[in-house]
Amino acid sequence: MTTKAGVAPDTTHPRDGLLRMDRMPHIWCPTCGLGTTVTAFAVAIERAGLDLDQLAVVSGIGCTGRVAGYIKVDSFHTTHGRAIPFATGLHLANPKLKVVVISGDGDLFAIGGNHFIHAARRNVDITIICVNNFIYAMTGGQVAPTTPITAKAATMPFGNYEQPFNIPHLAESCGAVYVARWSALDVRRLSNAMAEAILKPGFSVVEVISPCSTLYARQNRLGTGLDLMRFYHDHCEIRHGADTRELAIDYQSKIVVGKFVDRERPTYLESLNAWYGEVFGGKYAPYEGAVG
Ligand SMILES: Cc1ncc(C[n+]2csc(CCOP(=O)(O)OP(=O)(O)O)c2C)c(N)n1
Ligand code: SF4
Repeated sequence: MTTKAGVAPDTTHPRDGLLRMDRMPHIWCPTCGLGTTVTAFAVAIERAGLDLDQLAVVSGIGCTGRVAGYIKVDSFHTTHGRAIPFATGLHLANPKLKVVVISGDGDLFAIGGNHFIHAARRNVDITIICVNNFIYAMTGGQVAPTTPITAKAATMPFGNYEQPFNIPHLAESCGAVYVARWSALDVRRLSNAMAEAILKPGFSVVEVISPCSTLYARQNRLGTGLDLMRFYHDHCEIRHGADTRELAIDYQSKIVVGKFVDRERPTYLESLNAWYGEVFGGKYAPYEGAVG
Protein backbone atom coordinates (compact mmCIF):
# COMPACT_ATOMS: atom_id res chain seq x y z
CA MET A 1 0.00 0.00 0.00
CA THR A 2 1.24 3.52 -0.76
CA THR A 3 -0.01 6.97 0.22
CA LYS A 4 -1.06 9.62 -2.32
CA ALA A 5 2.53 10.85 -2.30
CA GLY A 6 3.63 7.37 -3.36
CA VAL A 7 5.33 6.61 -0.02
CA ALA A 8 4.60 3.36 1.80
CA PRO A 9 3.16 4.16 5.27
CA ASP A 10 5.21 3.11 8.26
CA THR A 11 3.14 0.34 9.83
CA THR A 12 5.65 -0.48 12.55
CA HIS A 13 5.10 0.38 16.20
CA PRO A 14 7.87 1.47 18.59
CA ARG A 15 7.25 -1.62 20.74
CA ASP A 16 7.08 -4.14 17.88
CA GLY A 17 10.59 -5.32 18.74
CA LEU A 18 9.36 -6.54 22.12
CA LEU A 19 6.24 -8.31 20.87
CA ARG A 20 5.77 -11.46 18.84
CA MET A 21 3.92 -9.74 16.02
CA ASP A 22 3.54 -13.04 14.18
CA ARG A 23 1.05 -14.05 16.91
CA MET A 24 -1.17 -10.99 16.50
CA PRO A 25 -4.05 -10.44 16.74
CA HIS A 26 -3.98 -11.39 20.40
CA ILE A 27 -6.89 -13.17 22.10
CA TRP A 28 -7.78 -10.46 24.60
CA CYS A 29 -11.07 -8.57 24.54
CA PRO A 30 -11.15 -4.90 23.55
CA THR A 31 -10.54 -2.58 26.57
CA CYS A 32 -9.15 -5.43 28.68
CA GLY A 33 -6.48 -4.06 31.01
CA LEU A 34 -4.07 -6.71 29.76
CA GLY A 35 -3.27 -4.61 26.69
CA THR A 36 -2.08 -1.64 28.70
CA THR A 37 -0.30 -3.90 31.17
CA VAL A 38 1.77 -5.40 28.36
CA THR A 39 2.51 -1.91 27.00
CA ALA A 40 3.61 -0.82 30.47
CA PHE A 41 5.85 -3.87 30.72
CA ALA A 42 7.44 -3.21 27.33
CA VAL A 43 8.18 0.37 28.39
CA ALA A 44 9.54 -0.91 31.72
CA ILE A 45 11.99 -3.22 29.95
CA GLU A 46 13.30 -0.26 27.98
CA ARG A 47 13.36 2.01 31.02
CA ALA A 48 15.25 -0.54 33.11
CA GLY A 49 17.84 -0.78 30.33
CA LEU A 50 17.64 -4.55 30.33
CA ASP A 51 19.55 -6.69 27.90
CA LEU A 52 16.80 -8.81 26.33
CA ASP A 53 19.06 -11.87 26.41
CA GLN A 54 19.16 -11.55 30.17
CA LEU A 55 15.40 -11.44 30.68
CA ALA A 56 12.88 -14.27 30.96
CA VAL A 57 9.10 -13.98 31.36
CA VAL A 58 7.05 -16.76 32.95
CA SER A 59 3.24 -17.03 33.12
CA GLY A 60 0.79 -19.61 34.38
CA ILE A 61 -2.62 -20.28 32.85
CA GLY A 62 -5.49 -17.87 32.27
CA CYS A 63 -6.08 -14.76 30.15
CA THR A 64 -3.06 -13.19 31.85
CA GLY A 65 -1.12 -16.37 31.32
CA ARG A 66 -1.13 -15.59 27.63
CA VAL A 67 1.24 -12.64 28.17
CA ALA A 68 4.30 -14.89 28.02
CA GLY A 69 3.35 -15.98 24.52
CA TYR A 70 3.30 -12.44 23.16
CA ILE A 71 6.55 -11.10 24.62
CA LYS A 72 9.60 -11.47 22.40
CA VAL A 73 12.09 -12.61 25.01
CA ASP A 74 12.66 -16.08 26.38
CA SER A 75 9.20 -16.75 27.76
CA PHE A 76 7.43 -19.71 29.28
CA HIS A 77 3.74 -20.54 29.52
CA THR A 78 3.68 -22.98 32.42
CA THR A 79 0.97 -25.08 34.06
CA HIS A 80 -1.70 -23.46 36.20
CA GLY A 81 -0.29 -22.10 39.47
CA ARG A 82 3.25 -23.16 38.75
CA ALA A 83 4.76 -19.97 37.33
CA ILE A 84 6.62 -19.12 40.56
CA PRO A 85 8.38 -22.49 41.08
CA PHE A 86 9.28 -22.51 37.39
CA ALA A 87 10.66 -18.97 37.68
CA THR A 88 12.54 -19.91 40.84
CA GLY A 89 14.20 -22.80 39.00
CA LEU A 90 15.21 -20.53 36.13
CA HIS A 91 16.68 -18.00 38.54
CA LEU A 92 18.60 -20.60 40.53
CA ALA A 93 20.01 -22.18 37.39
CA ASN A 94 21.11 -18.79 36.06
CA PRO A 95 21.05 -16.01 38.67
CA LYS A 96 22.24 -13.50 36.06
CA LEU A 97 18.83 -13.73 34.37
CA LYS A 98 16.14 -11.24 35.38
CA VAL A 99 13.11 -13.47 35.81
CA VAL A 100 9.67 -11.87 35.74
CA VAL A 101 6.41 -13.70 36.41
CA ILE A 102 3.33 -12.10 34.84
CA SER A 103 0.21 -13.98 35.83
CA GLY A 104 -3.36 -13.70 37.07
CA ASP A 105 -4.69 -13.38 40.60
CA GLY A 106 -6.26 -16.85 40.41
CA ASP A 107 -3.08 -18.41 39.11
CA LEU A 108 -0.83 -16.76 41.69
CA PHE A 109 -3.04 -16.70 44.78
CA ALA A 110 -5.43 -19.67 44.46
CA ILE A 111 -3.72 -22.76 43.05
CA GLY A 112 -0.32 -21.02 43.18
CA GLY A 113 -0.73 -19.39 46.60
CA ASN A 114 1.58 -21.75 48.44
CA HIS A 115 4.40 -21.06 45.98
CA PHE A 116 3.91 -17.31 46.39
CA ILE A 117 4.23 -17.32 50.16
CA HIS A 118 7.34 -19.50 50.20
CA ALA A 119 9.17 -17.63 47.43
CA ALA A 120 8.44 -14.40 49.32
CA ARG A 121 9.60 -15.93 52.60
CA ARG A 122 12.85 -17.02 50.99
CA ASN A 123 13.25 -13.67 49.20
CA VAL A 124 13.94 -15.36 45.89
CA ASP A 125 15.24 -12.70 43.49
CA ILE A 126 12.33 -12.66 41.02
CA THR A 127 9.61 -10.14 40.16
CA ILE A 128 5.91 -10.95 40.30
CA ILE A 129 3.48 -8.87 38.26
CA CYS A 130 -0.03 -9.92 39.24
CA VAL A 131 -2.81 -8.80 36.96
CA ASN A 132 -5.78 -8.61 39.29
CA ASN A 133 -9.12 -8.57 37.44
CA PHE A 134 -11.03 -9.84 40.51
CA ILE A 135 -12.13 -13.04 38.77
CA TYR A 136 -11.14 -16.25 36.98
CA ALA A 137 -11.66 -14.80 33.54
CA MET A 138 -10.49 -17.43 31.10
CA THR A 139 -12.66 -20.19 32.52
CA GLY A 140 -15.89 -18.20 32.64
CA GLY A 141 -15.83 -15.73 35.51
CA GLN A 142 -15.77 -17.92 38.62
CA VAL A 143 -15.06 -16.43 42.04
CA ALA A 144 -11.34 -15.80 42.71
CA PRO A 145 -9.36 -15.24 45.93
CA THR A 146 -9.48 -11.52 45.09
CA THR A 147 -13.20 -11.13 44.27
CA PRO A 148 -14.47 -8.30 46.52
CA ILE A 149 -17.18 -9.16 49.02
CA THR A 150 -20.67 -8.78 47.46
CA ALA A 151 -19.36 -8.79 43.85
CA LYS A 152 -21.05 -11.38 41.64
CA ALA A 153 -19.23 -14.21 39.93
CA ALA A 154 -20.39 -17.20 37.89
CA THR A 155 -20.11 -19.36 41.01
CA MET A 156 -21.41 -16.59 43.30
CA PRO A 157 -24.58 -15.46 41.54
CA PHE A 158 -25.89 -13.84 44.74
CA GLY A 159 -22.59 -12.11 45.51
CA ASN A 160 -19.31 -13.18 47.06
CA TYR A 161 -19.16 -13.75 50.80
CA GLU A 162 -15.57 -15.09 51.03
CA GLN A 163 -12.95 -12.70 52.42
CA PRO A 164 -10.57 -11.80 49.54
CA PHE A 165 -6.79 -11.53 49.85
CA ASN A 166 -5.24 -8.12 50.31
CA ILE A 167 -2.32 -8.79 47.96
CA PRO A 168 0.10 -6.06 49.16
CA HIS A 169 -0.40 -7.10 52.79
CA LEU A 170 0.07 -10.79 51.98
CA ALA A 171 3.23 -9.97 50.02
CA GLU A 172 4.68 -7.78 52.76
CA SER A 173 3.87 -10.16 55.59
CA CYS A 174 5.46 -13.07 53.74
CA GLY A 175 8.70 -11.15 53.16
CA ALA A 176 8.56 -9.32 49.81
CA VAL A 177 11.06 -6.45 49.64
CA TYR A 178 9.19 -4.34 47.09
CA VAL A 179 5.40 -4.04 46.86
CA ALA A 180 3.40 -1.65 44.69
CA ARG A 181 -0.10 -1.45 43.25
CA TRP A 182 -1.27 0.58 40.27
CA SER A 183 -4.22 0.43 37.94
CA ALA A 184 -3.69 -0.58 34.32
CA LEU A 185 -4.73 2.91 33.34
CA ASP A 186 -1.79 4.55 35.04
CA VAL A 187 0.64 3.28 32.45
CA ARG A 188 3.48 5.68 33.27
CA ARG A 189 3.51 4.95 37.01
CA LEU A 190 2.93 1.26 36.36
CA SER A 191 5.93 1.12 34.01
CA ASN A 192 8.10 2.91 36.54
CA ALA A 193 7.03 0.48 39.26
CA MET A 194 7.69 -2.53 37.03
CA ALA A 195 11.16 -1.22 36.14
CA GLU A 196 11.93 -0.51 39.80
CA ALA A 197 10.69 -3.93 40.87
CA ILE A 198 12.75 -5.73 38.23
CA LEU A 199 15.91 -3.89 39.26
CA LYS A 200 15.32 -4.48 42.97
CA PRO A 201 17.26 -7.48 44.30
CA GLY A 202 14.84 -9.88 46.01
CA PHE A 203 11.19 -10.81 45.79
CA SER A 204 9.28 -7.87 44.33
CA VAL A 205 5.55 -7.65 43.67
CA VAL A 206 3.51 -5.30 41.50
CA GLU A 207 -0.27 -5.70 41.61
CA VAL A 208 -2.04 -4.34 38.55
CA ILE A 209 -5.73 -3.53 39.02
CA SER A 210 -6.97 -4.39 35.58
CA PRO A 211 -10.50 -4.38 34.21
CA CYS A 212 -12.01 -7.60 32.92
CA SER A 213 -14.35 -5.74 30.65
CA THR A 214 -16.22 -8.87 29.62
CA LEU A 215 -17.03 -11.25 32.47
CA TYR A 216 -16.57 -9.20 35.62
CA ALA A 217 -18.21 -6.12 34.13
CA ARG A 218 -21.10 -8.07 32.64
CA GLN A 219 -21.91 -10.15 35.73
CA ASN A 220 -21.83 -7.08 37.93
CA ARG A 221 -23.56 -4.77 35.43
CA LEU A 222 -20.69 -2.33 35.57
CA GLY A 223 -21.10 -1.13 32.01
CA THR A 224 -18.52 -1.19 29.26
CA GLY A 225 -14.77 -1.54 29.50
CA LEU A 226 -14.57 2.21 29.22
CA ASP A 227 -16.90 2.60 32.21
CA LEU A 228 -14.63 0.34 34.25
CA MET A 229 -11.63 2.41 33.27
CA ARG A 230 -13.44 5.60 34.26
CA PHE A 231 -14.21 3.99 37.59
CA TYR A 232 -10.55 3.17 38.24
CA HIS A 233 -9.57 6.65 37.09
CA ASP A 234 -11.97 8.27 39.55
CA HIS A 235 -11.54 5.90 42.50
CA CYS A 236 -7.80 5.22 42.72
CA GLU A 237 -6.12 7.24 45.44
CA ILE A 238 -2.31 7.43 45.52
CA ARG A 239 -0.88 6.83 49.00
CA HIS A 240 2.81 5.89 48.92
CA GLY A 241 4.01 4.09 52.02
CA ALA A 242 0.46 3.25 53.15
CA ASP A 243 0.11 0.58 55.83
CA THR A 244 -0.54 -2.57 53.81
CA ARG A 245 -3.06 -3.78 56.42
CA GLU A 246 -5.34 -1.03 55.16
CA LEU A 247 -5.24 -1.91 51.48
CA ALA A 248 -8.11 -4.38 51.21
CA ILE A 249 -10.29 -3.67 48.17
CA ASP A 250 -14.02 -3.32 48.77
CA TYR A 251 -16.56 -3.69 46.00
CA GLN A 252 -16.88 -0.49 43.94
CA SER A 253 -15.14 1.77 46.42
CA LYS A 254 -11.82 3.62 46.68
CA ILE A 255 -8.69 1.69 45.71
CA VAL A 256 -5.43 2.80 47.31
CA VAL A 257 -2.48 2.63 44.90
CA GLY A 258 1.20 3.51 45.21
CA LYS A 259 4.52 2.08 46.36
CA PHE A 260 4.01 0.56 49.79
CA VAL A 261 7.16 -1.41 50.57
CA ASP A 262 10.79 -0.88 49.51
CA ARG A 263 13.13 -2.51 52.01
CA GLU A 264 16.31 -4.58 52.21
CA ARG A 265 16.67 -8.25 53.15
CA PRO A 266 19.29 -10.78 52.03
CA THR A 267 18.10 -12.66 48.97
CA TYR A 268 17.79 -16.45 48.96
CA LEU A 269 21.16 -16.90 47.26
CA GLU A 270 22.88 -14.34 49.50
CA SER A 271 21.62 -16.22 52.56
CA LEU A 272 22.69 -19.56 51.10
CA ASN A 273 26.19 -18.34 50.25
CA ALA A 274 26.64 -16.51 53.56
CA TRP A 275 25.56 -19.56 55.55
CA TYR A 276 27.69 -22.13 53.77
CA GLY A 277 30.60 -19.67 53.74
CA GLU A 278 30.31 -19.56 57.54
CA VAL A 279 29.89 -23.32 57.92
CA PHE A 280 32.61 -24.42 55.47
CA GLY A 281 34.90 -21.35 55.51
CA GLY A 282 37.45 -21.15 52.69
CA LYS A 283 36.44 -24.59 51.38
CA TYR A 284 33.14 -23.18 50.11
CA ALA A 285 32.91 -21.66 46.61
CA PRO A 286 29.89 -19.32 46.49
CA TYR A 287 27.16 -20.61 44.19
CA GLU A 288 26.84 -18.39 41.13
CA GLY A 289 24.63 -20.54 38.93
CA ALA A 290 24.73 -23.80 37.05
CA VAL A 291 24.62 -22.33 33.55
CA GLY A 292 26.35 -19.32 32.00
C1 LIG B 1 -4.67 -27.67 37.28
C2 LIG B 1 -5.67 -26.79 36.62
N1 LIG B 1 -6.80 -26.46 37.27
C3 LIG B 1 -7.70 -25.65 36.69
C4 LIG B 1 -7.47 -25.16 35.43
C5 LIG B 1 -8.51 -24.28 34.78
N2 LIG B 1 -8.14 -22.89 34.75
C6 LIG B 1 -7.58 -22.33 33.65
S1 LIG B 1 -7.31 -20.68 33.83
C7 LIG B 1 -7.98 -20.71 35.39
C8 LIG B 1 -8.14 -19.46 36.22
C9 LIG B 1 -7.39 -18.30 35.73
O1 LIG B 1 -7.66 -17.22 36.56
P1 LIG B 1 -6.63 -16.05 36.72
O2 LIG B 1 -5.28 -16.56 37.08
O3 LIG B 1 -7.22 -15.04 37.63
O4 LIG B 1 -6.46 -15.51 35.23
P2 LIG B 1 -7.38 -14.62 34.31
O5 LIG B 1 -7.95 -15.53 33.27
O6 LIG B 1 -8.42 -13.98 35.17
O7 LIG B 1 -6.42 -13.61 33.75
C10 LIG B 1 -8.38 -22.01 35.75
C11 LIG B 1 -9.01 -22.34 37.05
C12 LIG B 1 -6.27 -25.51 34.78
N3 LIG B 1 -5.96 -25.03 33.56
N4 LIG B 1 -5.39 -26.32 35.38
S1 SF4 C 1 -12.20 -12.25 29.49
FE1 SF4 C 1 -11.70 -10.47 30.76
S2 SF4 C 1 -9.55 -10.77 31.40
FE2 SF4 C 1 -9.96 -12.16 29.67
S3 SF4 C 1 -9.29 -11.02 27.87
FE3 SF4 C 1 -11.50 -10.65 28.11
S4 SF4 C 1 -11.61 -8.76 29.33
FE4 SF4 C 1 -9.53 -9.56 29.53
